[in-house]
Amino acid sequence: MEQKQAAIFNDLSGFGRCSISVILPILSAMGHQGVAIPTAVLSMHTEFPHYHMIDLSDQLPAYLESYRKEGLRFDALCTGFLSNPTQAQIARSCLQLLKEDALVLIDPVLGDGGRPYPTITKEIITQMRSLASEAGVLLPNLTELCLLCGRPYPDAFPSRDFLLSCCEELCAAGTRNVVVSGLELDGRCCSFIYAEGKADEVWNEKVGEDVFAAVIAGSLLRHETLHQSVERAARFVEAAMRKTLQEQAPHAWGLCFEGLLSELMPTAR
Ligand code: PXL
Repeated sequence: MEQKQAAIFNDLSGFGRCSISVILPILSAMGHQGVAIPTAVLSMHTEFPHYHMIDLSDQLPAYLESYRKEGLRFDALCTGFLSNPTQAQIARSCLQLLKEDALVLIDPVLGDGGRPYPTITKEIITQMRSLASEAGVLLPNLTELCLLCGRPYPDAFPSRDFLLSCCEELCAAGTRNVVVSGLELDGRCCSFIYAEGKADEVWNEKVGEDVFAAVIAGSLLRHETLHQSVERAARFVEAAMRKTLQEQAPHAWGLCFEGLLSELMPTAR
């Protein structure tokens, strides 16, 4: 199998299973090389009350310059959490490190449950909106979709027309494809896929966003279709959710995916 190199522009959180700590092992299991570009180092993610965060914005230009000098070219850029609004422009500069036709997967990490995460400011939302226009695949949850499109968070399951109009608005600004994840209805979970102007859905039991995004990236890099990639990610998240329930691990600790990585390996297909 042809091995791909994916740059991961995201935070490194020690505890709580998110971002680079999740995406790197999943991409490795799927046969790709993940190249970490840490936007911030945190003791744990920001949903824990006592997290400690070291913002790396000032370091990133020199970090990326060393890649440029080395002549590195990546097959994908996967972006996630921005600890500072200036990081959107820095993420944009990573596009120059990509091969032609590379995958640009943007997880606009902004919030959940109708509310922004504690470190997310209006300025980060504005900057994320502009970065989103570069996405080949944009992966918002419903909260992030509403924040990006400036819409109120719906009280009930969003209508197809609401989802379509948000996706159309994002695509009119430049985004190519959108997967809205984690739309919950009657204990089940829908991913709404808007690709090439057409809508499609994949249902599963529950979504775990960073794991979901990582499996989609790994599958797309194996040249699977967006629908196949979302389907694979949904099934993997379901398995990881079952394991997490067995372990009785608290929600904030993230999905217990480690023991399941062999299911993603190329030989397991
Ligand atoms: O999983 C999303 C995420 C990523 N990175 C950091 C976070 C969060 C969500 O809280 O705090 C640092």
